[in-house]
Amino acid sequence: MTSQAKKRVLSGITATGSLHIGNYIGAISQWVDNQAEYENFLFVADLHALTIPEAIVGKNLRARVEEIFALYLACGIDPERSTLFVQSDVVEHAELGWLMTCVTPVSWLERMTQFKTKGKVADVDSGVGAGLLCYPSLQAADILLYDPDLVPVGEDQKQHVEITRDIAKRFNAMFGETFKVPDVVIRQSGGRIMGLDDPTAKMSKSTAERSPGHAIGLLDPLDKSRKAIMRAVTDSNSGVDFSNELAPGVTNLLTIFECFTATTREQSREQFDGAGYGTLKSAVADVVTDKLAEIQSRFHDIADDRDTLNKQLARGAERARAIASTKLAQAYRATGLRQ
Ligand code: AQP
Repeated sequence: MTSQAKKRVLSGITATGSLHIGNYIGAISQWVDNQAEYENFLFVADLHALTIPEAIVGKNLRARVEEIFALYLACGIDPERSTLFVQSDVVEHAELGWLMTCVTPVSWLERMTQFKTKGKVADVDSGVGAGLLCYPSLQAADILLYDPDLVPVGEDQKQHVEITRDIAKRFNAMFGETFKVPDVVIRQSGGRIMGLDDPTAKMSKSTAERSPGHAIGLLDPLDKSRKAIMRAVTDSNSGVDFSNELAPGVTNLLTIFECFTATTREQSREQFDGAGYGTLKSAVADVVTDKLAEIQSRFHDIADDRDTLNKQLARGAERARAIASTKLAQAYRATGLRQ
């Protein structure tokens, strides 16, 4: 199959904190698995991190962004096969983001679940920036600049890809056919890994910064990760009983196990039905810490080699800009801003 015949994929992760196994399962591992089949454009969303001031104030954001970039590589993204870049290194994102902000109705933005929840946490009345509201318009630009066929995300991001589709259709209706309308792809299992301390809440980077024991960070020490898994909330039963409804915390542990071992629920039923929770947790801790050890060893080699990392950052931005600048020019012409 030639690269032109491959479907194009666009996806990214916001630099709001350290990456966790939810990001790995819901996003990165899919990108790694799909890179032979698809033409991937993968980025670190640093401009989006500015929408949550508490995630950046007093932090060295660029260092965090480069850590995430190095983690993509350490998890197995091949920079020859995938175009890997940082959002703010490709200025076209901010420029198209403005055009998208101008075509997106405010009412669509106000309906977004993430704005309602994060806006509440940040307390909109206390003066949180408008970026929190306009985030989906910039995200639409991030996606539409590359004419992707598919956008693979975890379940929480589904609504954002849906609004991107609506924004693309609205732009096309207002200014003529300009953008491809991409499809969202959610992995069947593992699209929503829950917090270990609270299996009713999604595992998230920002909660992890406040609550130790909530998430397993990809760069967390292995003994700390094992302890967090051994302490994961289950229920008052002593073991796994598939004949009754499983507690959310037990289902979450099984899902993590299955995603890390590429096994099915049927296979884990055979392995764990009747087992004590300690046995299940220990098996999960083994597979997770084995994978973390592998990722961390590669990460340290990559992060230590600054020259190569800087070249990869520059090369990724150059490859992304080659596509993004053409699309932006087309959008400018469509709006009449350029001849
Ligand atoms: N718990 C999760 N389970 C499965 N997939 C997840 N993703 C995030 N959390 C889980 C997926 O990871 C990708 C990157 O997400 P993002 O950083 O752009 O935004 P997010 O979904 O808001 O991520 P977090 O970790 O929850 O960060 P904060 O706390 O900053 O909001 C997406 O594909 C996402 O679905």
